[in-house]
Amino acid sequence: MTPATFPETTAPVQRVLGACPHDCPDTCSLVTSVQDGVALRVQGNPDHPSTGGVLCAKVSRYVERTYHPDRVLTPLRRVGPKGSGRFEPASWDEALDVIARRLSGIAARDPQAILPYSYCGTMGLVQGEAMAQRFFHALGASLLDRTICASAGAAGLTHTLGGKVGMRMEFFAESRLILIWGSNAITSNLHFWRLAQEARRRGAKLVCIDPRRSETADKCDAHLAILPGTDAALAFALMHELVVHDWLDHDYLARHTLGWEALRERALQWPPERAAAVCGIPAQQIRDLARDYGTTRPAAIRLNYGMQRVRGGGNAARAIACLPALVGAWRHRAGGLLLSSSGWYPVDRARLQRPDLLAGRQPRTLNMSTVGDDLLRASSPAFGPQVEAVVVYNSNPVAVAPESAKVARGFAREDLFTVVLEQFRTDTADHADWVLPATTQLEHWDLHTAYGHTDVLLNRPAIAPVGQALPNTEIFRRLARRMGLDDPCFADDDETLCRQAFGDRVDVQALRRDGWTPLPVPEAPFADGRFPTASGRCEFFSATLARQGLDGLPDHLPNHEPAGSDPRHPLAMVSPPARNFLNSTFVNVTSLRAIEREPVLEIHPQDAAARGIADGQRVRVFNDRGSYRVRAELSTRARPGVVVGLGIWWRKFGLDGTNVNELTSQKLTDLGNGPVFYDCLVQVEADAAAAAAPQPAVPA
Ligand SMILES: Nc1nc2c(c(=O)[nH]1)N[C@H]1C(S)=C(S)[C@@H](COP(=O)(O)OP(=O)(O)OC[C@H]3O[C@@H](n4cnc5c(=O)[nH]c(N)nc54)[C@H](O)[C@@H]3O)O[C@H]1N2
Ligand SMILES: Nc1nc2c(c(=O)[nH]1)N[C@H]1C(S)=C(S)[C@@H](COP(=O)(O)OP(=O)(O)OC[C@H]3O[C@@H](n4cnc5c(=O)[nH]c(N)nc54)[C@H](O)[C@@H]3O)O[C@H]1N2
Ligand code: SF4
Ligand SMILES: [Mo]
Repeated sequence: MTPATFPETTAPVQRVLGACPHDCPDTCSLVTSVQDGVALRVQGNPDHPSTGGVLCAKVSRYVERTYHPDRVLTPLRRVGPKGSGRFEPASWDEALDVIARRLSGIAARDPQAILPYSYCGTMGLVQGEAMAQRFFHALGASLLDRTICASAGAAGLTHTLGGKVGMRMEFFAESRLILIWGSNAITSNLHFWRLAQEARRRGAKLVCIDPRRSETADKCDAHLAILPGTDAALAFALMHELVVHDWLDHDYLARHTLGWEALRERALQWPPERAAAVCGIPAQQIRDLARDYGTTRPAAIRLNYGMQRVRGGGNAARAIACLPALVGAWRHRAGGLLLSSSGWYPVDRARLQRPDLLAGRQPRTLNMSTVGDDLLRASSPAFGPQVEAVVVYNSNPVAVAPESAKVARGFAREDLFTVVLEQFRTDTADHADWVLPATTQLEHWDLHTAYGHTDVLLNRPAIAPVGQALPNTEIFRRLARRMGLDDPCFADDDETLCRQAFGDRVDVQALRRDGWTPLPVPEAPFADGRFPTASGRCEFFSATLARQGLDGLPDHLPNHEPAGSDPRHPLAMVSPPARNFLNSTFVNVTSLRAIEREPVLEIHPQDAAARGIADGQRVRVFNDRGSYRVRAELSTRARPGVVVGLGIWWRKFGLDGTNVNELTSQKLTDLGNGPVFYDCLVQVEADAAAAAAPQPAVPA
């Protein structure tokens, strides 16, 4: 230590290694500086290669979020009507006693009437689905199908490549051509974007495929602004061109793929003109891209989840995942495709989550993407018991689930018992009977996988819990004890859970020392085929899908609500994330909200002019599901015919206490039963009420 000028006030600054918990492919390694038990700042770990010492703007504000004056610091009991957000503080003993009594009473009748609802508020293996799943499995509660983000693309990838596996992120830096497909990397995959820029400096060409001219599209060499949900048509037209120009790797096709003849036939039905009409772009753009893809080595595709939030999302992911095999791109470590790398991790989920505690019971499974309908359903033989209790953790369904008017109505049911484990009073917490204060990443242990890179990261607590907050694990441990669940697994502490996640399948010494350790993933995993499919080949044709009575080949499936199909709602709407929020997290962090200011709808000047809408004017966006008032931003980021409602704002920050999910539907994707947030038709009109009333000041 260097001697300090005022030793009596200057305690040493400690650096604690952690991991970013957020639902982001980058899973950065964090360094928290702590003095006197207080976190001073959170920075990127310079020694972790993919983090490279850099964090996004959001997590750079993690200290502001952790000590936010609105943190929930004690258990809260509801004292106003549901949704009013009126609560009073209560003790932990009182809260847990009441909750244990209510849940025990319901479980005694039928535990399936209890629904756990969770997603990726934290991606940690420990604070996510470890102790929580043990608890719900021991009760026999309903199971939750966690579909809200990625299930269509995951299914598409798994039916083609065999799992959520692909290129190693770091080798994108050596690619000569990168297709950034359904991804706004600058917003949602910053550390990949750094690699793409490095590739570009070395002469690579970057092509963005996105209906919106995103910040990422601005910085690419070419941008194909296709209509939402038309990606498979584009992929087939690319295949068409690869076939007719013979830009094919015949040897790779013969040795490492399954179903080439059939796929070739289908591709030949998609000349560029046909796809151009479906995608709403010039055929020449497709020809140019096909030439680049067919003649540049190595070529890589960064596919991301933005393209699979539509009816045909699973099939589109399948079609795109076929492309690298056609040109033999997998032969090179800088060629191939990456959607998710999460399938590489040998996580011992059975040990963490203990499905054996179900002891032969087979509870029903409810889909988290249709929670709006399911909370409003009565008991029936097909559905089972009405949902009587919901326990929410790591998620904010009232804001993020589709068709949110119904979700809010479901959560407002007076006869529903709702417990929400939260750091803040979100829209969902506002509907709770009990809010239980949860720790943040700076306050608990966890272990992390990633879906961008392939390292394992350990998160150590940097500070003591703020207020009376407890880790999710501890809340479920205490509830289990009160409810008489006595399996020894409920005594495992968080460090034990960290050890159980991988057993000895990762380098524990390195994890403890460095905070991270890489998995031994091959540099070019499919250079010699060996895909983790049943056949060991890249499956253009999937026998598994065919056995289910589905098409064994990928196909283009038009949207549930295709652009141009409904004269009353002529505009397609997509609602991808705002850069300074992470889903609905950080929406309440003052410095970040100041950047995003207020919810907006981007609309092309041509579409605005046709409706007499001026820049900055209040508009009403509506369809048969609902109506949402918001400020219009005239912008060529939106292409004609497509509007963009950047999300995901808390409903209570919206003009009428609603957000963009007021308009989205609970329809599902072709594969994986996923939601279709970007398959949504709307109409937009100038807001008559706004014209009469003075505009309120924009929040600073
Ligand atoms: N800053 C920030 N980062 C995030 C998030 C966040 O909220 N904020 N969310 C995190 C989460 S949970 C996820 S899943 C990922 C999401 O990140 P991505 O996987 O990149 O997905 P999205 O952001 O949903 O959409 C990416 C782009 O796809 C475009 N898109 C919409 N429809 C289509 C389509 O039909 N076809 C094609 N080709 N493109 C389409 C959108 O306009 C958008 O620009 O990001 C993570 N990272
Ligand atoms: N219209 C539209 N809707 C969308 C999307 C879209 O692009 N457009 N994106 C969809 C996607 S991709 C996703 S992934 C979902 C995301 O939906 P969610 O997974 O619900 O994500 P968040 O909105 O970030 O809410 C996570 C909550 O978890 C809390 N949390 C964080 N850590 C902890 C913890 O340790 N303990 C507890 N108890 N709570 C914690 C945070 O405070 C936060 O309120 O939204 C989906 N909804
Ligand atoms: S949100 Fe993503 S980019 Fe930001 S710190 Fe976390 S992992 Fe890194
Ligand atoms: Mo997501």
